[in-house]
Amino acid sequence: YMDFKNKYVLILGLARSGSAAAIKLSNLGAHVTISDIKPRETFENTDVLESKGIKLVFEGHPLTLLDNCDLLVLSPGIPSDIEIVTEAKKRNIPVISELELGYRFAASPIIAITGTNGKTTTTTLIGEILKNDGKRVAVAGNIGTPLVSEVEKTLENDYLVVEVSSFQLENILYFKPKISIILNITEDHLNRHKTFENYVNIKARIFENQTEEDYTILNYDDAVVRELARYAKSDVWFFSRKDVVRHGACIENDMIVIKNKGKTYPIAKVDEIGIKGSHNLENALAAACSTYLANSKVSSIAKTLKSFRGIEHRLEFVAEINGIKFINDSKATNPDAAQKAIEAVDGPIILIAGGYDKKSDYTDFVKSFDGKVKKLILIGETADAIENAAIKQGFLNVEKVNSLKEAVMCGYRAASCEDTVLLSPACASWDMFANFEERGRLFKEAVNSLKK
Ligand code: UMA
Repeated sequence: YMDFKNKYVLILGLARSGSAAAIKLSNLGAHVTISDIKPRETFENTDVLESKGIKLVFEGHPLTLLDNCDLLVLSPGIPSDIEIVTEAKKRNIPVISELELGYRFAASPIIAITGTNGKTTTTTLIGEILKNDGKRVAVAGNIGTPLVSEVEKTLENDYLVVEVSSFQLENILYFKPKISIILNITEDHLNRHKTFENYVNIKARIFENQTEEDYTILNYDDAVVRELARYAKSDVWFFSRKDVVRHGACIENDMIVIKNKGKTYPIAKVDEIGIKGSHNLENALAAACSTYLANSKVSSIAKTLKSFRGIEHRLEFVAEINGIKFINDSKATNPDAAQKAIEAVDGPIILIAGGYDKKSDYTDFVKSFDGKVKKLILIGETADAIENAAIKQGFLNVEKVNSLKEAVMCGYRAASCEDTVLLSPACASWDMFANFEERGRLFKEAVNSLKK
């Protein structure tokens, strides 16, 4: 389970997760090989890895790598149905995700957060509350830093706050958080998980190893998530912004409250919360509930909910130029996230969208424009698909451009005073950018260059 000395481990994917897993395992005396489909020139850290005796194999995953292999570790970006993975399973070689590997070294309790949207905001907020409550915390996972490279930073009485994605949960074995949270589930990643049902089942794996001493926090307002309570063996708590719950976090008289054993603990007024919009209220409720269960003081929860202003690339205000506001929501990598952004931003909106094709359906996304979006500017692989969905709904003010910079120029030209130019792509960034962070940074650069 944890003895890796002299074991032969194959890791797929040589990016953040793969490199971190390799270093960890090699330090423990394992014989490590990393295989990546990209060529050697793509990578900058090959020297460091090879100096540690880690073998690197580029431009494919030859099946011979499985000969004598004791364990296969997958980076999140590796689909579970590629040939080498199915072959490993056939040969009864254990296949685990980097998340599972990291979990095995965790000394402190884990608060794990999943959901289609809001994960990063909630994860960050929980980390901040715990810190303001005087606890030592490490924040890791899908948020950007692999768990396996952060686990050593906390001890028994601290907390590991981990954002987990469906890609990481897909190959867990014993992963067992003390507190698990499912924020919401809407369609995403269907190119990889095939059906919505499959995607939901993978998300629910976050609590599959939990027992009655552990907590599961579910969104009562999301019917799909609420129903999952039936399958949890843990102590289930709910959060809701619409109903009063028995155990959990909800709203009473415009106040966020915690309900426990018939008692009500007031936290903070809804309009005092630093992050805005109904989706953020859900994130705040989930954060309040989980930190309450992690024994944080109500005063620390309240103070942080009031001061926390959100994260980069998520509804981030960039600039106001000649009365036109620019907002960076590059983190909206699926239609639902972009819909929430449209809801949260004051209109009229000039929307920049489009990107990597995950085979999402854009009908509801376009319907959510609802008179608020006055022009749609499209970039990337999905430009045609989104344009078609828009035209079908009778939304005709659409323009396709070739670059993000051009999109910003085009948005600026089309905007009048008091309009907002919003980048909320509804798609991942991988067709044109390294990641959503790069897309967001380039957007901000393009906006700021308009000032000159
Ligand atoms: N690769 C192969 N074979 C394949 C496919 C890919 O070798 O068949 C290689 C690629 O060439 C590349 C490497 O695998 O070199 C990429 O691995 P990766 O995508 O897992 O990259 P990491 O840097 O390890 O990032 C991962 C997460 N990425 C994904 O889930 C796609 C990061 O989440 C996470 O922050 C990081 O681990 C640390 O835990 C990003 C993400 O986009 C933010 N997540 C998705 C989302 O939020 O929607 C799930």
